[in-house]
Amino acid sequence: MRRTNQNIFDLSQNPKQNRILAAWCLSHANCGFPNVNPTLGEPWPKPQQQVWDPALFRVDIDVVPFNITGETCADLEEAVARYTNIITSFIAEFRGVTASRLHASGASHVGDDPPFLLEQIEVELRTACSEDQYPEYGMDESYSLTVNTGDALGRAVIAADTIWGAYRGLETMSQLFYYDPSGAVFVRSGSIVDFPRYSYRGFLLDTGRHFLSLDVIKQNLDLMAFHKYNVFHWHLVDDPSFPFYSVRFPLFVLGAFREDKIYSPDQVADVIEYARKRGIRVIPEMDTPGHTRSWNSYDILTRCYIDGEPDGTFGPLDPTNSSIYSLITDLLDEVTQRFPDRSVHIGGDEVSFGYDCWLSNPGVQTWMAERNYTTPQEVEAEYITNLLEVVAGLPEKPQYMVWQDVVDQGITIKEDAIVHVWKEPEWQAEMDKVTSLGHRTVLSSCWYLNKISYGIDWYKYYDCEPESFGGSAQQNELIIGGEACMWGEYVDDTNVVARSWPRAAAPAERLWSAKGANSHSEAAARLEEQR
Ligand code: CP6
Repeated sequence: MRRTNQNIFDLSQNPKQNRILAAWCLSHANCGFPNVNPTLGEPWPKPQQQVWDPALFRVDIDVVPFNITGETCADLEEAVARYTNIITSFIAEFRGVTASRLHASGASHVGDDPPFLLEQIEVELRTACSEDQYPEYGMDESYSLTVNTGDALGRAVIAADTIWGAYRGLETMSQLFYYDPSGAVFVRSGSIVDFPRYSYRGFLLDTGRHFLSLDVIKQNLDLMAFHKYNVFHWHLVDDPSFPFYSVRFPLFVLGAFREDKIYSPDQVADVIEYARKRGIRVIPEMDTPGHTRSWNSYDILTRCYIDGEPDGTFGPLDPTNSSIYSLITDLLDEVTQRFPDRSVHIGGDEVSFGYDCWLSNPGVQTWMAERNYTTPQEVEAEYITNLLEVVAGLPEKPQYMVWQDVVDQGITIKEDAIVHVWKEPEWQAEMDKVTSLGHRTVLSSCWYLNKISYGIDWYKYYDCEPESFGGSAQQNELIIGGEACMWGEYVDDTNVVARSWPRAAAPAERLWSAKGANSHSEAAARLEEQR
């Protein structure tokens, strides 16, 4: 008897299998809710093209038979070793667990083993790779994957032009392995051709609100790779803390929560390297002139006044202090040298929260009067305009990203600047505006992992369609992708991963898979397996 998804989990068909499922559920907190049974060996995010063959393969419990047949380098060998480990632990865990559960439940083996043994998984990289390669916007992440569709039995081939595509193909290959309730591990056969819909598929972690350990950041990078995310947007510092150790400005870490809650240069380099080996870019953010409360070690913030006296609190960067420009120049110079990515995020969001402070300060009042400024918007515009000049003059010639507020203020930015749309609920009008102005854009408004509610709240992430604002084809081309954000006000090491996943799987599929893969009810069973 051939096993298919239906006859394994259709409870109405076979009461004996009912017991098997119940036994299986013991280890799955989410089992039975939202009332779908997991698929078996369906990749997430859904590949662009896939054709399944009904034949299944057995795998030898001790051997994951990878074989590099094309170009190779240490990074590829490491990735193959990593996936060997992932697959081997999967097989070992479920062989043991299901066998003992089955024994306890009195169920017997269902059906026969498939006749074919998966004998070889070839990894065929078609162009040279090296440790000097760094992932970039527009990189080729395409791959093809066939499991025994050709002549020889028991052979899988992952083929890619670049190491980035090879990484994505290895990930998909690992997801074709599944176990069924009989306690056997199988691999599906078929043929996949795959590539991303969007080149920018980001995930934001905020280490300014709570410190996150390197272990947790790396665990999140692993999870990102499992879902084919390719940008880690590192919101390094914010009002509450400054954990980024700057070599040029070592006093900034006086703004860290504690002296051991700091990312040393080596640790930052370690994160970048860990991400690079998974085809993930790291884009650092230095958010100014707001969200800078922790930056005051260099005495650069505006003193807020009440009744003609400083009240002891601080607002945004002080626009009357001309040293802020040399400071930000040197800081961004260091950051763009230490982070190899071409892009740097320079923030610019929510300055309005500090407008009262600017207006309360007599020095700022005089400075504004000298320039005939009457509104804080003009102060912000002058700062950002000067900042953009600073960035344009940096030796690394970075390509910059800004939060949408900068455009909303009517500030002129470079045409190749990327505008990060984050506000709700009017994001569609904003996407229309930003792309009409000719800027590339990244969407986050739909994908706040920090916002939680009772019940199934991944549908709304899944259903969000970046093109739904109804722009022209030319406007749609300027949408380079999206970013799931986990702002850090209410998460730390203890809960950030559990709160981010599996919900972050939803935007991952929206950003990778074809536009037509848009039914959350179809996706539910696959998400259950991915979880
Ligand atoms: N921190 C910073 C935040 C947010 C932003 N900037 C933010 C707040 C609320 C929501 C989404 C984001 N926590 N520095 C805005 C980009 Cl819903």
